[in-house]
Amino acid sequence: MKTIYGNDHRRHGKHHEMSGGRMVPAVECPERAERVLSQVEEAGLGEVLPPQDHGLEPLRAVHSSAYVEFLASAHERWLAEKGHAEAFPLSWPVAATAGLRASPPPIETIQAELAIYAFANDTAITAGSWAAAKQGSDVALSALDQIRAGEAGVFALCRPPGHHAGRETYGGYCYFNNAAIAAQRHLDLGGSRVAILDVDFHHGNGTQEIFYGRGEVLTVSIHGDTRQCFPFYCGHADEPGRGDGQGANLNLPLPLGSRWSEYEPSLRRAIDRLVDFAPELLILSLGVDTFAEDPITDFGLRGEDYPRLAAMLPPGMPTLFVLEGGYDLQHIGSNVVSLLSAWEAESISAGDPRA
Ligand code: Q9C
Ligand code: ZN
Repeated sequence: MKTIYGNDHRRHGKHHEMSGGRMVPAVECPERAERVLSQVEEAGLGEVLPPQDHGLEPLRAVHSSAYVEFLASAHERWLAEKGHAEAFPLSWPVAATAGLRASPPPIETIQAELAIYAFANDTAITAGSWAAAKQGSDVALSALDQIRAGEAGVFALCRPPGHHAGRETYGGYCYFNNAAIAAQRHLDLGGSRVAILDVDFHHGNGTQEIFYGRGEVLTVSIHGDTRQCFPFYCGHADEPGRGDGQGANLNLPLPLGSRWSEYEPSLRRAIDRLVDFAPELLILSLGVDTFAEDPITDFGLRGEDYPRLAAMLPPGMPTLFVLEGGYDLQHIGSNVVSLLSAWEAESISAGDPRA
């Protein structure tokens, strides 16, 4: 299986996050992608190719132009205003403040503008966030190009992750929604049906939001119950999609502590839905923060469960694997690569001519 990888993610380097009321070193760090890359190489998964620049148009097909412009200049403006490295929002326009008036006066400071686009306070904008996020989306788009050229499965080694980013919101360590951008690109190039299966521990709120009213993209997410887990305010079982998208969103929340024995029936349901939908393309939002030893989550999957997950994916369906979360640096590489290798082995034994 080919992997797409670029070095610009390193520019979104060591920084901090707000976690449990403290500023701590960010768990979403360059070493994550480096560990995955070295495991890809060590396991001999296949060729590693650089991404191609796809410009801004595919980003603007998913995110608003105002949001894209904001991210492009936010750090420079923050530096000019504050003089230090990591931009965070301070206060949000909730009903008790901005809600008292019909329309607020125009925003004049980057400090205030950050809260227009941030949905969470865990995610810094650093000097390299834009470059990293832009290339992350190019990684997903370049992987899509490979699939459209006939590859059965391709791995987009994206960093930063993307599934929490909405049409005009960042947070949960995500800026551009790499999986959604690839899905939309496929449609814009003439595709008609895409399914996104999100197996990251966290609900893929951004992906859900982007396609919530759309019937041509099925979104399915298996995640820690958002009554207890980030991002909290959506991701519940009773969110079916709306309008044309009615029935095209499926949330499968699981209790904290879930292991493979609890996980497997939900995965079965997810895959049955995918197969019914019969997409031309499956995008797997591949987070391995479901791992028992992940430092920020509470599921109990073990190393051997990732090949099991891969073996359950529908054979013969072109599949784009997009890296999302996973914060245990010791095991992130082996968990991701054992899943990809198992998928490739299955797809060869199922006789897919392209594998
Ligand atoms: N200590 C992804 O896995 N961060 N994002 C809040 C928790 C929320 C995770 C701080 C976790 C976001 C892509
Ligand atoms: Zn996650």
